[in-house]
Amino acid sequence: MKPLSLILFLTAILVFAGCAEVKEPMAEDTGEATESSTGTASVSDSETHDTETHTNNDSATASSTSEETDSDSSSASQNPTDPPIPGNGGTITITAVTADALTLAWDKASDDHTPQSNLEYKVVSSLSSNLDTLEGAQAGTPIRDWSKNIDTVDVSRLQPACAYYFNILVRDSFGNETVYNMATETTRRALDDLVAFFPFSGNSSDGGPNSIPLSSSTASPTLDANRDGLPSSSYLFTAANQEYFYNEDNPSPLGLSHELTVSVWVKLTDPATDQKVIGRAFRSSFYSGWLLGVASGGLYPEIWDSSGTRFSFNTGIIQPGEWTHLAITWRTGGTFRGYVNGIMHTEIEASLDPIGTSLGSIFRIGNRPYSTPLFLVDGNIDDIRVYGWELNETEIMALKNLPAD
Ligand SMILES: [Ca+2]
Repeated sequence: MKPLSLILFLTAILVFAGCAEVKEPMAEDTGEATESSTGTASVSDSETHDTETHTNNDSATASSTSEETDSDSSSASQNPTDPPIPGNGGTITITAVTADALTLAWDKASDDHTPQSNLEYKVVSSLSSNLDTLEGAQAGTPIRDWSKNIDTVDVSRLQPACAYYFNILVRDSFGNETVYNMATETTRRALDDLVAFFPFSGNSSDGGPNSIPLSSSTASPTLDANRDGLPSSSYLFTAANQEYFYNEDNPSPLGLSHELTVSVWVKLTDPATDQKVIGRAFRSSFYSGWLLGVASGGLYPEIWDSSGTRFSFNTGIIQPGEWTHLAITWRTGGTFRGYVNGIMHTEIEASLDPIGTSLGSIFRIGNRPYSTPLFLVDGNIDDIRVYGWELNETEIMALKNLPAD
């Protein structure tokens, strides 16, 4: 029990250490300053009742219903105690989620005395699921201070791959507060959270965290200008010379089985020819692995699952002699998608089985990975990124729009 508890404890610390609260409040004023200036605004429901019993006498509570109509005036003696009613049952929707930002939206609240345009909202966040009560939300990290008549806020400065909790406090002109329904969202992983990155900036080194070494064929691909015209910043592969890069040591970081994204730039002499751009695969009695290729003037990826079943499509249009961005994403039990120039062209069901990761798999760039040289690339390859997670359409477009390396 003790070692397990310790492991769980350490794991909790590690997970927590990776995530941080929103770095600074988004509004100019801090929540504390505003709350102290308005005095009663930060007290809880029960405390509000107590306060009124002291400041007003019992008749204030008794007469509150009969005097609803004229209490819109700021007469201090009225002090209605009902908080506003959150709109749409208190639902908060979260959209436009990226690695460091997202958008919160909600329906405005209504109130028996305060006009809707005068209701104020405060947005709070937390790294824990502790904002579902008024008291809990009041203790949350303020990310938008009390603001009148708002129903959306853009939240930024978040950490990637972290679960955040949010809630909205709403208050009327008399300081009565309530909360919406706590909502949670996990930010996306960062685009530099990758398995391998071959920028081909002067050499074939892997700039990713695994530093996967590449060897070159006898006739090596040659450095060439990239899509911005920068010299020695992509590689030119000449098919007739059988030029390619490889790692035949079963590079395990590239043995991605559950989720995969591959992104690459190509400039091909003849995209109608069957060419294998990049892949890690193996062939014995059956195929296994993944492969991003080009054929018939379009993207032609192939993925073989752990039982050898092949998943493939031929999609999009690749022009000869034009730099073109190609990408594929796979999620086991989800979808297998193909993108050309940042646009998703095809989506098919992925296997329920993981991608095959047979021992002996070979990783190659510019040549088919599973056997002797064939289907070699004739043209340029650049800025290869391999991820162990499934990027979405927004993220693939962001990759396509990244500056050239
Ligand atoms: Ca490059």
